[in-house]
Amino acid sequence: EGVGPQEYTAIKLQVKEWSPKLAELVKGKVEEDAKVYFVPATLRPETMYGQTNCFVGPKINYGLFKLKEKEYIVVTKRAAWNMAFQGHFFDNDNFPKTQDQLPLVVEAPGSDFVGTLVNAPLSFHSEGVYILPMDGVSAAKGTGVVTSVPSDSPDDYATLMDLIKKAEFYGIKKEWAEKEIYPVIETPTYGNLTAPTLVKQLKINSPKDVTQLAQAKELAYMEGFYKGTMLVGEYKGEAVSSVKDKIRKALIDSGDAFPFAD
Ligand code: A2H
Repeated sequence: EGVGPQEYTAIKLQVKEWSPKLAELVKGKVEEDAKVYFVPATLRPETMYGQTNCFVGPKINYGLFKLKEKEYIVVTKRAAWNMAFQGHFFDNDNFPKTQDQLPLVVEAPGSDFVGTLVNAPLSFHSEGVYILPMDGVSAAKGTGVVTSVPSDSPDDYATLMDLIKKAEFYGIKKEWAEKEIYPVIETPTYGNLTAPTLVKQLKINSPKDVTQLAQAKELAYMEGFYKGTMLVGEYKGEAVSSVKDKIRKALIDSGDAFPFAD
């Protein structure tokens, strides 16, 4: 972090059903048969089996950008601009000269997208997962969209527990956040639910416990990568460190992801 560009995997979560607000905003602007994707950036593609929801910053502005014919993405303008430079977006004839030339179709704060149902690739929740709010999302990093894996990410787990506890305050339906958390990776020190175990051990009570969360994040990351074993999927039983890149490549080859640098 901080040294050179971060090499992320950008995952494509296809919209199945818009929140009421977005349904209104996209009407007449996006073809009925077009595909729209939320595009979170992740450093842990091997954990995608455990996706239970996807986070946006409620106060961050997002754009719905036309990627190609009948295909749109939801990311920050900053990320769309980066993607344009990385050739994911436009044919070179139409390359935008400024951010204002990006093919922006709809712009709205994250809070308007909350409650949208999306399809998360590899997730056990094949019925779909919901877009939920997370105050800790940074607009200045990645795509501004964060897919949530509470089994292996302490930030995601702490945020999700807070959303469930205070669903009314956050203006969400509790059941949007109450998806079952399945084990994805076995570790010698923290068992098969690394993030919940660490959150409990370090007595993290809310997403505001940033110091302990930073520590938990570091411990979870090191343990998962160097000592973790896959419990699910094609590479079940194999070491995370040796299959991470293979899972990433499979997601890219199937069209469910693309490389993204920031
Ligand atoms: B990771 P780095 Cl299972 N704001 O993906 C806040 N967090 C963001 C973000 C943003 N704009 N963009 C990406 N992220 C998160 C999975 C995961 C992640 C697991 C465990 C740890 C973990 C599922 N969430 O990250 O600061 C994304 O969450 C801990 C390092 O750019 C992304 O990977 O190094 C990670 O932070 C990128 O963090």
